[in-house]
Amino acid sequence: MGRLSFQVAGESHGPALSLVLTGLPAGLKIPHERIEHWLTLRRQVAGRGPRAPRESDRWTITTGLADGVASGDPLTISIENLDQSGQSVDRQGRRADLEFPRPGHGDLAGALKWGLEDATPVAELASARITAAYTVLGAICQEVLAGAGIFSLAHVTRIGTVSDRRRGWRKGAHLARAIEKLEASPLLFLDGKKEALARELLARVEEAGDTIGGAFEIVVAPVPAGLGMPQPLATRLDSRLAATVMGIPGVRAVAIGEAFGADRLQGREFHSPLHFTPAKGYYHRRNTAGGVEGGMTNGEPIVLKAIVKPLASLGEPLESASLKDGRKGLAPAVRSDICAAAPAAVVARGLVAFVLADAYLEHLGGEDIESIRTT
Ligand code: EPS
Repeated sequence: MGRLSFQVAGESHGPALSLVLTGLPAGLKIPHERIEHWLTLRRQVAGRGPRAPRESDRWTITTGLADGVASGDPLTISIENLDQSGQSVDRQGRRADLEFPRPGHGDLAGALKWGLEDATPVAELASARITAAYTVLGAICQEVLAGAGIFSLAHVTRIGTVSDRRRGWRKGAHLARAIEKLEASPLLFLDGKKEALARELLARVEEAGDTIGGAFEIVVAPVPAGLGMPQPLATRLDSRLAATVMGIPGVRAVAIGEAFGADRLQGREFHSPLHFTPAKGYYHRRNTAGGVEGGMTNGEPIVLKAIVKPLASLGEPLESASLKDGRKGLAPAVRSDICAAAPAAVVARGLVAFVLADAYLEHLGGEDIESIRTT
């Protein structure tokens, strides 16, 4: 919106994904190992299908970087696909024909849009594979924030009926410790016992040829007050966060703060009184606003919550209708993930870092990292 912008391109089973990122300040260090760390997190969290752990996510930066430091030119990154067959496969490893769209997937909408009798080209574009590129973007943008002492975490709060421990995140207390704990957990849970239950549930769901929904939260702290604007609409920080996170495949609802459930509450229950002390500055006892009021950051941690739907590629598929002649048939059992909550949380953390790095750079101005740091 403001300073940073990016484009991604590439098919799920094409030669590679490409990311072009413009607007990075010259002089920003981009450590190779941080990009690797983020990609490994996304690939190895629980809930993934059989292909994901096999993908190497081998990446190369071809422009915009010299000796590990951004030059200020557009950064171009290519992430290779190991599977370059051009087509999804079913759970037995056979090429999947998409004459029968998977209900709930982009297959039908794309086939109607482009007049297709086989939805394969849509499946290649409406695929979670693209999120490997978003993850690299996030790793780089988090480096912009880290330079300003701003941290972020991704926490899975629910898989089906199993919910993880809730935290207040009012002042971003113990954020560094929580990040370490969450990154060591394959499901990004805080509570080990709950995580074991959730993993058992995932195994049962997979066994039944099904998928399952979940929820996650992204927390960012400490965040300077005043990022974003109340108007125009597209400059509001809440609009920017929600629109970006909503674009992750599988995400169907995004809330800032405690908005899920606020439809049942009255003002005195939902809002928290405002306090001030010279040491703490202004603060609410409970951060129900999630750090954003009037489209601007208020200085409290940003808390964004999202819900991912159960994925549409089922091992035991639903009934569908042919794109050729409308006859009845089963959708194909295309290989896919079981639950998108954990990988989507890693990706969302990255996209939130993009939105905040963008707003932060816009707020401070400056073309190179030194002038930004001394502002
Ligand atoms: C995906 C289905 C699976 C995932 C893939 C996204 O691919 P395949 O059908 O080839 O097994 O593994 O995700 C990745 C490879 C990745 O790196 O995220 C889908 O249906 O979107």
